[in-house]
Amino acid sequence: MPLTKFKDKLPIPGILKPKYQDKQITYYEIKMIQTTQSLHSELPDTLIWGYNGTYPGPVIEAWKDEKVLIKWQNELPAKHFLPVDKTLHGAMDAPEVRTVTHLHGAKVKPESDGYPEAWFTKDYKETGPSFAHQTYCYPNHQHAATLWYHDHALGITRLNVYAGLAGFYLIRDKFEKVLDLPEGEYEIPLLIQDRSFNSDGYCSIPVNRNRRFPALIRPLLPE
Ligand SMILES: [Cu+2]
Repeated sequence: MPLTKFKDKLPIPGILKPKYQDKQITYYEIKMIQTTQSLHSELPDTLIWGYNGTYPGPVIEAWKDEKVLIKWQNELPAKHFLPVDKTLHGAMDAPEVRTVTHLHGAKVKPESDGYPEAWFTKDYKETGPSFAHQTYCYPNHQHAATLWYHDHALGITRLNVYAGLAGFYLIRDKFEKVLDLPEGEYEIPLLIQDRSFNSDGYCSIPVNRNRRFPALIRPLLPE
């Protein structure tokens, strides 16, 4: 059943306030939480996984050269609400729900990059082979840009991002300011994501349970 287009107001994610800030660092804590959220007024609320319980996650706004530290925390259930394909590399012999956050386009050291094998489970009880730190460091030694952060766990990245683990990270600099671009309420971050829903409001994801040659299909998956 098609949903009515342009019915709801465009949701604009809020800017996250730091937990601590001084002249040297800006520190945030972000929790990954399972909750429900209205994604269209003609649907029942949708089960989501959100950074701080919202989809998209809160916006991180940083200045060039501002040292940002983020403690990424997993408070998700042990069971995924989307179907996990256990034949995929990384999803066999591993806890079902794993997370690790990658800031797409950021210049960071390897231990803060969010490598797919640096995953961790709830309360860091189990961690992947590349896991190094609970708190990541983003030096922001780069130009103004619209970046996004998203989950990157090996074998289930597509499911975790589809569940809602994605958000904006905006870097500002002096050069951007002199361009006199629209700002404040006139600057609208747009996230475009393809989604299907069941009539109960849940996200729908196609599963081929009869595939015979998973090895041939695997390279085509967007991981
Ligand atoms: Cu990315």
